[in-house]
Amino acid sequence: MFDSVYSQYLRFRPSRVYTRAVQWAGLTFVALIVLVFALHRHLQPSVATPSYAALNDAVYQAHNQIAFQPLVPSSDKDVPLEVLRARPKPKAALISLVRNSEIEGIELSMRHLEARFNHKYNYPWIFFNDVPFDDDFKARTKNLTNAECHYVLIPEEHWSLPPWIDESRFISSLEYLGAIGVGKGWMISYRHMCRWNSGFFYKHPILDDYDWYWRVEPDVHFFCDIDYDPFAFMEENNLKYGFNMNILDDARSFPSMWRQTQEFMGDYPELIHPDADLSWIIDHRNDGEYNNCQFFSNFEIGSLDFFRSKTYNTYFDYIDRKGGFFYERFGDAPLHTLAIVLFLSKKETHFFRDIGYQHDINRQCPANLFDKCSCEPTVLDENFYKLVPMESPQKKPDDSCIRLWLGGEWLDKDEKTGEYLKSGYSF
Ligand SMILES: Nc1nc2c(ncn2[C@@H]2O[C@H](COP(=O)(O)OP(=O)(O)OP(=O)(O)O)[C@@H](O)[C@H]2O)c(=O)[nH]1
Ligand SMILES: [Mg+2]
Repeated sequence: MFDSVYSQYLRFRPSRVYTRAVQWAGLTFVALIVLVFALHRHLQPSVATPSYAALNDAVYQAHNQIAFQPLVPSSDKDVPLEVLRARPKPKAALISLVRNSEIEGIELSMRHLEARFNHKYNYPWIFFNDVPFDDDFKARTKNLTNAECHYVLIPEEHWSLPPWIDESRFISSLEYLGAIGVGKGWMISYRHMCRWNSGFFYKHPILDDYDWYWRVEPDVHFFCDIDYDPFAFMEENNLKYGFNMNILDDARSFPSMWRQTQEFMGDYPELIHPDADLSWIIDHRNDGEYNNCQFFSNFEIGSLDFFRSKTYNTYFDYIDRKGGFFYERFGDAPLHTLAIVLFLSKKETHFFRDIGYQHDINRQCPANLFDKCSCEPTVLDENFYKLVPMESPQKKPDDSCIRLWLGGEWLDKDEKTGEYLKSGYSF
């Protein structure tokens, strides 16, 4: 019997039509497998923002076609001082984390900000420190303002190693980042400073009665008269965060932050603002990676309610638990930036181009305010990658961070020279 079946099989001669049909069926099957595989990859839940991760040139251009138009504040210059002071004011404070040893630096910052702005508005100064302020510090700072001054000791639980941190891994990170030359990579207090600025400043009860803060560091300069109240301007225009430089920093200090943030987006998609615009922080030519652009957070005017929100704190706790403030050297600048991009509409963010400012080697000076400023106007791209050390291998975006944020005509270049059409001297 076997013989007969076998010999029948040997006698089988398929027709050409049959062979073709089998070939097509095979090809269709392979194509289906490839398609299913590709779709599976595309729909991976770990990529929480598929439309951004896969940004192609066309989508990217479309996102950046419309230039963002920052609001223009109206001037209080001619309003008499007594009228100005009688106005109801936002509940706001100037806040500064500072060491006793930085008294001269904070005196400089206070002199600048009082002269350019606060002598008219008298917003209180609140100084924070991880050790008690000494009498000399208190006397000298009080001497520079008519406003109230408060001196706050940071609670130990806001400035210490959390119990879930593996100390030996932390020490290895200090040694490693120090050895490869990441700025202050070896410094324990710097890690606490970044973590405090990320997740604790707004938790101190002294700020419970306030809605707004303006962060002021020692040794900064304010070059221009500020003829309006930025707090009132933010309140009236429903703004939540104001910045004044948007730059790159050494990305070797926060290599995991973006991956962790993507995981967060996957776990909490409902917390992402429906109008969140990630296009300007996504490197569309680098597989949807974060381009490391960040608001330079030593200058910030912000809504405390935003930082106190459940959304922000869910994000902060998520990141904090993974230990990147200690195992890497996460900065508050990229963390604030990612939070602002994810949880706010861009319309709630303001570029204070009119506030001439300098922090160390970074400076920005507006162009059209000659009668109000004592600085040389700077182009928009001035501070783009000044802080990125030569040895950092990070890719830099084709356009400067502030241009990416502004979008539209700010990205247009002359076809022949490759120069930007708008230098920013008119802005
Ligand atoms: N009280 C207190 N303040 C600190 C401590 N570390 C940092 N700060 C404050 O935070 C500010 C920013 O810290 P810096 O170390 O200067 O950080 P940076 O300005 O990003 O870095 P540099 O460019 O190296 O100056 C300092 O000027 C201090 O005012 C600290 O241990 N205690
Ligand atoms: Mg500094």
